[in-house]
Amino acid sequence: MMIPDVVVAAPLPPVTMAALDAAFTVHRLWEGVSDDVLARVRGMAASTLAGPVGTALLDRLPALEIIANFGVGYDNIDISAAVARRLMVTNTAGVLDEEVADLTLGLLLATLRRIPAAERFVREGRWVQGGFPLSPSLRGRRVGIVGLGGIGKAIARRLEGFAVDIAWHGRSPQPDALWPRYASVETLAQACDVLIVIVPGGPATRHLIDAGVLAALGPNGVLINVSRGTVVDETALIAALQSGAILAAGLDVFEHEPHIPEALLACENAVLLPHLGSASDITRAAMGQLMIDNLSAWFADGRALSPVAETRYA
Ligand code: NAP
Ligand code: 8YV
Repeated sequence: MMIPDVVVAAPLPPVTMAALDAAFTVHRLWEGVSDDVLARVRGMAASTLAGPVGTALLDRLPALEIIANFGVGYDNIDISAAVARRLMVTNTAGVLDEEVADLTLGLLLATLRRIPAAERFVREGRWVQGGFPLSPSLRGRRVGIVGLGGIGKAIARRLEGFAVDIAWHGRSPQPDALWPRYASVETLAQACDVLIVIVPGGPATRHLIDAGVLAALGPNGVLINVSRGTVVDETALIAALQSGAILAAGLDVFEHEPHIPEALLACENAVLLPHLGSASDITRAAMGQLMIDNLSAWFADGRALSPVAETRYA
């Protein structure tokens, strides 16, 4: 059997690159690939670590059949353009839920208990001059989850162990969900004093968290965003952090990664992480393996293991 040609959009972990090299004829886009070579490429390993996969790139790939994304969120891919070409698109749903949920709880506690600032306090030798100021607490809070999908549920399960009230918002009711659902983000924000955002990115959720939602969350409110930077109006968030319209924010994602506005960097009431949700060795390896398994299954018998909703063709 001919070994399929696969183009990789951006460098992936070494274990994943080695497995790709072992299974396919791999072309590294960042090293420059001629149009003659791209013309025979049947698969793409995409990721948010590279630029967007849009029509300009797809037009150079006339033989492309499948885009396997290294990540569950696929807002890096122009999904309408992919569907128009009847491409299969897969993601890494499921294998990162627990890892991202772990990070989210860490970020929540770091934000409320001011763990990064406290650590700096110790290293800078300031403890000898007196104790670190008392912090806000998770105790007695009601936590709202925006997006009760695979990761949202893993977050909710962890929050149960932290003995806090939980509520959520999503567009559709989920009869099996144990926690009360609010019909809008605004009403959820009004009813809670922590909002954890874990919806997909893209045009449908752009600035879902705006000045109005932040005002509803209120001056004791804490925003945690582990979804995509585009979901939060970053300008409105900075204004809310500066004015005290909300208490604090914990952010793993930003509108223009890796660039973060100076004004946000200056906010002492924000904890900022460099998109770490799934970034452990074990979970990134599992994501890479599922991405490769999707490519292999597709080339072997024309079926994918984890197709995204839009490309589950009848
Ligand atoms: P998922 O299982 O597809 O869940 C997404 C949830 O969001 C669904 O329950 C969906 O329910 C809800 N939703 C979609 N659009 C919504 C809207 N406009 N308003 C309210 N709820 C909405 O996805 P997942 O695996 O949990 O991942 C969610 C996202 O997290 C990914 O797409 C990615 O952007 C982000 N993520 C970030 C990291 C990181 O490193 N920080 C890692 C992994 C994932 P309804 O359709 O019923 O509304
Ligand atoms: C990764 C993510 O940072 O899965 C996602 O949607 O945001 C993260 O797991 C990303 O996919 C790496 O490409």
